[in-house]
Amino acid sequence: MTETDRLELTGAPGSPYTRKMIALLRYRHIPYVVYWGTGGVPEGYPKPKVGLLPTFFFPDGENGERVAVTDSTPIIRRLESEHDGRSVIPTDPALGFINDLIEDYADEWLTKPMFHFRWAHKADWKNAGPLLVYWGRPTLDAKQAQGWINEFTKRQIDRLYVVGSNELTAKTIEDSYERLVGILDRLLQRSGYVLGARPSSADFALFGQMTQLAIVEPTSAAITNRVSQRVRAWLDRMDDMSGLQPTEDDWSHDEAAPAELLNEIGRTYTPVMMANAKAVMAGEKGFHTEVDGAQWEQPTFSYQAKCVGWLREAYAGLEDRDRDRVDDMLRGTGCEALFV
Ligand SMILES: N[C@@H](CCC(=O)N[C@@H](CS)C(=O)NCC(=O)O)C(=O)O
Repeated sequence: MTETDRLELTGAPGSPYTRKMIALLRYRHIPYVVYWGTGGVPEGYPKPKVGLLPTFFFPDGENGERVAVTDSTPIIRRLESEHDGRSVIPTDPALGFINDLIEDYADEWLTKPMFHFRWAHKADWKNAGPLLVYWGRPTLDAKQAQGWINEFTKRQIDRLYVVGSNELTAKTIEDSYERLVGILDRLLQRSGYVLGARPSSADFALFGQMTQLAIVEPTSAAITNRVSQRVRAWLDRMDDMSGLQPTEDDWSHDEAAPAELLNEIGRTYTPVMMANAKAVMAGEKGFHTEVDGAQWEQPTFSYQAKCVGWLREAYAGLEDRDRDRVDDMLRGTGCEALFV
């Protein structure tokens, strides 16, 4: 096998979406090379339209030129069609839809606790600043590194408001993370993964965010360990699931199993995603809503309005029989409000 037979990507150890994808590639037995940090990308490689981590370089341009592609969720679906076996998308369309919803919650809500815990408390940003710099540039001398650390830390703290982390929302965000750890504890105990005895893309999305929340950030790592050492241990296994031999029967047959997690998604993600989508449609710069009885405010985020659109398309695309089963699973969780 030559380097060019491997899927190439750039990312960072501190990027949840990079960790989501590398763990997924390992589980799926897809050979890859990762260039740590955009500084590690070979000369002449293309840049994506929006500079996000991870960026994949697919060899499918004219004359086999590399094309820079971002956004983990559609990349996962593309890899499903290009590589057989060890699928991360449940075969049952109703369960597949529930997987899409949980994956989007992990990608779009859990990024709020992730970014909040990393930059809101001094013990956490003091820890994260140097790690982020040395992850990309391991040979910097300490004095040079300090300049980068100060600059990067300030820039990220100044961007906390972008994900909706502020004085009004801090408690809501932190409580939601603590509840999630407890919910995952009970869910994983059933059969090892979120939707059965084999990992789905939703597991990898949760894993990606939690490689940071549960391991890197001291405050949220302490919460995780206090609430569930099972969840903390699960993350170490998820990083390399190459040895699992999944079977079709390993997908969940218990439609009630994810109910508690769906309730959580209905409580936080759903009102914020809906209020954001509405504000984006109205061309507004920010929005207010209520989450779990508390005030929520943040700037609008047009990508997240698109996420709602994609989920609604997936819902509309279900056969009636499967949509009825999805409706049964969502009823009373709060998530159903997204699809009326
Ligand atoms: N929807 C994208 C999100 C990727 C993303 O937001 N990546 C973050 C790092 S984890 C990023 O590159 N942010 C830009 C920045 O930090 O400047 C995906 O699923 O891959």
